Amino acid sequence: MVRYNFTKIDRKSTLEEIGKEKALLMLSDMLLIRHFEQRGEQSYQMGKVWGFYHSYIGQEAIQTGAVYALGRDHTLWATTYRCHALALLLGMTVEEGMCELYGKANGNAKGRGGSMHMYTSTMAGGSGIVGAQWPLGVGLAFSIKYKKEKDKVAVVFGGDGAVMMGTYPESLNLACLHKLPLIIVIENNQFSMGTHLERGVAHPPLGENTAKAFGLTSYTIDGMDLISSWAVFQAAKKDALTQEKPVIIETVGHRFRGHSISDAALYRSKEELKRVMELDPIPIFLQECIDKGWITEEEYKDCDTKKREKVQAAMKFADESPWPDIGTLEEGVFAP
Ligand SMILES: Cc1ncc(C[n+]2csc(CCOP(=O)(O)OP(=O)(O)O)c2C)c(N)n1
Ligand SMILES: [Mg+2]
Repeated sequence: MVRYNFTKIDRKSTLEEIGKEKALLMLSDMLLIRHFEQRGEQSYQMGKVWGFYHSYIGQEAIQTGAVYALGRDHTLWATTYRCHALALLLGMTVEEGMCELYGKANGNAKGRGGSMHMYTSTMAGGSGIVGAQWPLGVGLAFSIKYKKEKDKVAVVFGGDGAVMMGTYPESLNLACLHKLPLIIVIENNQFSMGTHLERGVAHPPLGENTAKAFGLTSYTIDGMDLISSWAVFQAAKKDALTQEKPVIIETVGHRFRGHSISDAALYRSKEELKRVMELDPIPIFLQECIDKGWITEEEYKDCDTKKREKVQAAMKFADESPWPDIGTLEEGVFAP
């Protein structure tokens, strides 16, 4: 068993700091992501979506906390193929997202990218290549430094498996050499496809040990806890700016689905799955909000219904949207 040294968070005062308004927005965004993923999967089963589909269900607290802690516009972002949630949090509409899954012309990437390639004005993707996002994050942070943009950082998310790629130490080295304002997030969901971290990683914990090697500050948090996520992203931004070097955050959590939609996840027992699903970040954070008197069960149910209906309407919109025009095939291509 890997021993993680979790960063101590004062959850009570952090929740106070977050406040009612932000807390309810975060809850409602996590619900939207959950419904989007569930309906995306349903669309896939209906034969409306093809190719790869990697669900973010179970991991919602991480990127939701990050985006709300850092602000969605004054930050640059990059992530993996598990990219629907981040794009939604950064302003992609549900319709654009659903159309992209369906490969329709109204999609976020005009229907050409599909599930793994979603973007916003501050998000450089969505990428299907494991480990490709680390150097992209370095480039984003370099652009911030080069343009002398104040109070701004780049954030790059990658999986526990992606830390095993050569691009990870290479990127850390470059980011340190150039003193870049970069937050490196290792989303440790225990598995790289069907390989458990303990079979694929020689020297965990990943965040703590790789930070030590490069002399960096690191944080380790429960990836199912929105409050911890919000708190460490705030702290990491301050560190990156004041220390003028990258900071590493490792989030330790779980995905509730298989690696992708075609993975039946037979490597995880039903009992184990049941245990991790009890750590669902949405009901946990809901309870915190109920305890504060910020929302009632009825109000939550109403919000849940609204999000479901919004996503269902987007499915209909995507289904009825046109296919991309073959005549536009060479548009947006660097080397036609
Ligand atoms: C360079 C490269 N090698 C292999 C793959 C196949 N592959 C896709 S996802 C994945 C596992 C990645 O696991 P992790 O980094 O932990 O991310 P997670 O899917 O758990 O979020 C692999 C091996 C790939 N897409 N790119
Ligand atoms: Mg993983």
